[in-house]
Amino acid sequence: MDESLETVLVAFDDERGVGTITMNRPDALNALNGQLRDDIIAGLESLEERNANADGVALRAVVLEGAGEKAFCAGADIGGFSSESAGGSSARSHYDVIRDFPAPVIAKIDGYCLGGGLETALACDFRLASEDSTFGFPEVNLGILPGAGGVQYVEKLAGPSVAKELAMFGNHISAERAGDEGLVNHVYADNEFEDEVDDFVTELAGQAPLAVQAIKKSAAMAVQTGLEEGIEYDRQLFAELLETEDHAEGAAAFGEDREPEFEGK
Ligand code: CO8
Repeated sequence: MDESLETVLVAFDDERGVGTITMNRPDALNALNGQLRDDIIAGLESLEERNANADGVALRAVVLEGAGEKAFCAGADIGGFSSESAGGSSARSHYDVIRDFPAPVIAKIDGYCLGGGLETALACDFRLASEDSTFGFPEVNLGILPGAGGVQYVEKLAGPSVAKELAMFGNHISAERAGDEGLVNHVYADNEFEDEVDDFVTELAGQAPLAVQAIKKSAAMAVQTGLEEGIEYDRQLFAELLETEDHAEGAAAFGEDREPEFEGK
């Protein structure tokens, strides 16, 4: 399935169960206007529909990337920024839809990742960056702060000093520093970037999908709640996973010394 929305390209690789959403406003460095926010949501929803008619889990992972040579996303569209269209017309933000999406979402970052673009990447489950990428919160230069929780999320990943440095100075940092600070999972050399991302996504998509979905929920719960409540939540998820065919398959494969084949059942 390859589909084209106004500002987003959607593709699905049946063999691996991997969807790709390409933010497609390269002339504006994929800046987020209302249409792009809505199209990211629509693209994710159309990928999720793959699961509705599947026997098990069809969609194992989603890659979110930016079109063109220069940017993942240069933040909110400054032209339409203060207008009501900047937020898109959907009831939920694309940040929330990514965070709540059942399959893991991987931000594939090759170039500028700024402002709302960095917040979009922070909403994803993983951030993989090429070595020439740059990161920053330029909002302070416009007299505002990252409006979608950017400071909060950077603070959780990299601590308050880094969060405040990024947001108060508005400067860009290199991919190497973003990696050192824990803001991105991996930084790859430019000539290895495509292959490395592909390997990462293929391996993730081959993991037991119901377990992966449960781990995503558990990690989200850890951000929102105390340890005791979080551990109780994990116990429930664990009990549910013990009943799955995937768990039986994983245990059988271990006993038979072979690779498991998980179907998400
Ligand atoms: N919005 C609209 N257009 C943009 C944006 C943007 N954010 N960024 C770049 N562009 C456009 C440029 O205007 C230019 O267009 P044109 O060719 O028609 O002149 C084109 O993209 C290429 O840009 P440059 O020529 O500037 O390319 P450079 O390589 O020289 O510079 C930079 C690239 C450094 C990325 C530079 O373009 C820049 O600083 N861009 C602005 C970055 C920025 O300030 N982003 C907005 C941050 S604010 C934000 O994201 C708020 C989020 C709050 C979310 C709240 C949700 C509720």
